[in-house]
Amino acid sequence: RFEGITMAPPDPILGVSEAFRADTHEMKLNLGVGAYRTEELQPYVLNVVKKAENLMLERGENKEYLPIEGLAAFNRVTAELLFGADNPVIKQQRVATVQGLSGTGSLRLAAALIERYFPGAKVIISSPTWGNHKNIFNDARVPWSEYRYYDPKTVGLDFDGMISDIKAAPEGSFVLLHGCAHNPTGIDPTPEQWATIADVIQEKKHIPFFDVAYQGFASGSLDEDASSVRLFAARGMELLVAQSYSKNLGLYAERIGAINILCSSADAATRVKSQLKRLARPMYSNPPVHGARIVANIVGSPPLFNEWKEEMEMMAGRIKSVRQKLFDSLSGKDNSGKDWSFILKQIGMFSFTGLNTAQSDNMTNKWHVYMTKDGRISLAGLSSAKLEETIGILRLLLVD
Ligand code: PLP
Ligand code: TYF
Repeated sequence: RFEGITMAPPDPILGVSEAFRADTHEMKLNLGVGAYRTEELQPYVLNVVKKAENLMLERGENKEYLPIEGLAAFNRVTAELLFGADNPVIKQQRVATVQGLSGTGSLRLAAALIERYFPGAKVIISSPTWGNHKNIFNDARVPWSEYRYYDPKTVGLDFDGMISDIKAAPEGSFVLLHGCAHNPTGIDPTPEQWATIADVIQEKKHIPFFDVAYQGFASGSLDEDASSVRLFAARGMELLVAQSYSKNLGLYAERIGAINILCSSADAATRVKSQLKRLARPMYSNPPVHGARIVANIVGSPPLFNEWKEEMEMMAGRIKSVRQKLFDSLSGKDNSGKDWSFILKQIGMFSFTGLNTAQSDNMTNKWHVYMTKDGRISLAGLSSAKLEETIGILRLLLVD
């Protein structure tokens, strides 16, 4: 009976890590998956996470089941971190927050809610976007289509295309937006552009659906990276936000995140939350506790919170300095006249290099530099020491 099952294709991002692990070349470099690395290219566990874990061990916390909606202390602080603790939407209890299985699981839960309560409604997603978005909506049987986002000619935002595609979507569509540090392009709208996007979404009675996977990690500031979401919330709009602590707290494997649904009343938020719980129960019953406690302890304690912010600035700072070095080195030694300024305009963990599939394949097959086929590289996978040799290869490919 299982004989009839065909081979599934590898994941375009996580499959790169599998291929990397299988490569025995000593100079191999993994610029595929977006996971922070130290200057020595080692995975990094934040000191503040170790401190929180020690505290948890000292307290002798138990492993009882969490409620379906997750750890109450986590749900409270995660919504406060996102909207700001003083935001009226928090005080008015208009946010339904449910702990999710990191960003992915939170997006999936929201997709299930859309499928059930907004039958036929479409989600529009940016072209390009993080590869898993399409899988998530396909699996939830939510129809989706793309809006224009990236303009290869300017290596920037196709703002006019974006606006006209959002306008053209059927009224009441869900508009998936990357809260900050767009993956894979690293190109974000300016504050003025965000305001126009909000205008059009309001006009068309669409529902904004934010994916926030890099709060604090993009700019180094938690507030700045949440400003897009807060701008929409301040207009009194209803919206959804999926959050992830994979990157900003380095809790990748703990699977900790949340889905927040901002409703127009506290009463609606209570009802929405009850439905999210109803959807979660047959899928996974209740979420894991460890990551939720780490986040609740860190955000809930001023000294640990400050330490987190320092470590996050350090991580964001290292990535920014790699970005600057990449730019300096490519533009300094290059007399082809090519404009490399796009590298500095992009933010977050990635650089969208403009390499095509054949060139990206060449990077991997010939040079053992692993990256996704869309030309994205994770800057976190570069160290100053390895930068020069990688740049040499990049230049070979990019300049002609
Ligand atoms: N959304 C985007 C845009 C991402 O880049 C990621 C990866 O960090 C995620 C969601 C979710 O990842 P995770 O499920 O590890 O939180
Ligand atoms: O885009 C990335 O590399 C990160 C990590 O299924 C990631 O967002 C990649 C694939 C995936 C989950 C996380």
